[in-house]
Amino acid sequence: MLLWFGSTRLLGRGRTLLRDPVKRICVNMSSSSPSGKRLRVLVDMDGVLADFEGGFLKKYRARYPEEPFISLEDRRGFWVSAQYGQLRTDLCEKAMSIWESKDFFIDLEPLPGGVEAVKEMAQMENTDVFICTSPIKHYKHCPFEKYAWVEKHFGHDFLEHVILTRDKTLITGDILIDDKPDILGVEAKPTWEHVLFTACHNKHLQTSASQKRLLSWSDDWRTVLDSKRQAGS
Ligand code: UMP
Ligand code: MG
Repeated sequence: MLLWFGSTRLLGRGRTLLRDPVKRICVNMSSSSPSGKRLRVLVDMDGVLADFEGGFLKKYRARYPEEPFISLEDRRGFWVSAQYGQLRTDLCEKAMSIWESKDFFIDLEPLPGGVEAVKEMAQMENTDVFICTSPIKHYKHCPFEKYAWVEKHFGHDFLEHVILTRDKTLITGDILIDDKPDILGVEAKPTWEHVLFTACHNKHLQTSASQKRLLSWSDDWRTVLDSKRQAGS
């Protein structure tokens, strides 16, 4: 179906913008399969696609070689700054200085298999994938570098699939793959089901029987998507 618009905005996969002299947008109307809905998967970045914990420890130890540190084995609790603050009050700020520095986020190594998995998901039929990530409030480098990281590892076009938000409960989706155990915000009942991605800080947590876990990207993420797809059809 061909629709005519005065606007030049281009939004999303499967939509083609033919530029001047005539601004035509061919809208892909097949947004759902004959059998059912499309599946929308939200994938977190830090601790799921990008190795935040490993990158932090490496740079912290390099900058503060004389200070005590917490090995990844001993990490407990989502907030790195809180655990360092418990170790010694002033270490909370020293920890924060690491991820507030230039090049911290862009230098993060990809976690094994994550980029490949998301690329594969994005190619799946009836599947929409978004990287959904919370930037820090010290905004000088982080938001820019998060976009740059996605461009570096997924290519420029994938920037269409980036959502920066401090409140993931506002985002609608079917699944959110995230390493944070408690994802709270203004929406009491988010639309997504949280799949907890195992990380050094959450691996000891007892999760409820109903909460799904992905142990890593070698775990069966395809089945997690498929069972959600079945549940929704
Ligand atoms: N973060 C902190 N303090 C910490 C640990 C992480 O501010 O002690 C930040 C870094 C990331 C964000 O920008 O939290 C994690 O984002 P998500 O992975 O939840 O999207
Ligand atoms: Mg995370």
